[in-house]
Amino acid sequence: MVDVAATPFPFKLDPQHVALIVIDMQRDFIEPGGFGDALGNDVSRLQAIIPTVAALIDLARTHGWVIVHTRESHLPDLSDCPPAKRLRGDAPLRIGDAGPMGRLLVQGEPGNAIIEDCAPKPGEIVIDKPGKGMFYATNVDAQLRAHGITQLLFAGVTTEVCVQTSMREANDRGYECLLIEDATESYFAQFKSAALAMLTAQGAIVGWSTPLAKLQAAVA
Ligand code: C5J
Repeated sequence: MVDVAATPFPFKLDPQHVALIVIDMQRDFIEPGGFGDALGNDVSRLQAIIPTVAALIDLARTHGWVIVHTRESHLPDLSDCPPAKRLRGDAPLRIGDAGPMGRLLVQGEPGNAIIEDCAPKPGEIVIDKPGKGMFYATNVDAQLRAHGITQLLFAGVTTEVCVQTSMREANDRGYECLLIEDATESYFAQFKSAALAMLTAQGAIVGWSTPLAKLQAAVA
């Protein structure tokens, strides 16, 4: 076990049973013309974390940790996208509509791809998830358990939506979760800080958080 300095108290990292989960580092959320942009968000806020997420992925590769990349995505016929999700709000473009990078949040479209700097390598797990949480309608739990994984490091976007939902789902399934603070971002600064506070409050009620540098120092 390796002690990682973290909030609200040190995280006991088990390097033999840990996986890195990189949530939705997709063009649809991070680049102009994607789903996040269509909802009226400033996507440049998310672009700022790309080097840190890439460095975290490098760290995981160096240590041979299991890496899972998720994509929020739907089948081309949208049979896995409930109308309650597709029709919510008044954005000019909705899930499945054609934008400059193809149909929004649809599998196989250019905009649905993971950005080049964080692209999965052969052998890494890629999960297409129709929901915000990574356990809903996916086989990720079975894949993690097949690898003997008991701890998850979280990164990606957006902190208070897909990252937080996935971390809560993981916590309920018995995984110990550490969120890498500077490898996650929100379109709203106040939502990121609120999510970090909620997740780590009450003695790590959902999990821990730490900056990448502290994880790097602990495993050096
Ligand atoms: C959102 C996500 N925000 N990946 N998706 O709709 O957080």
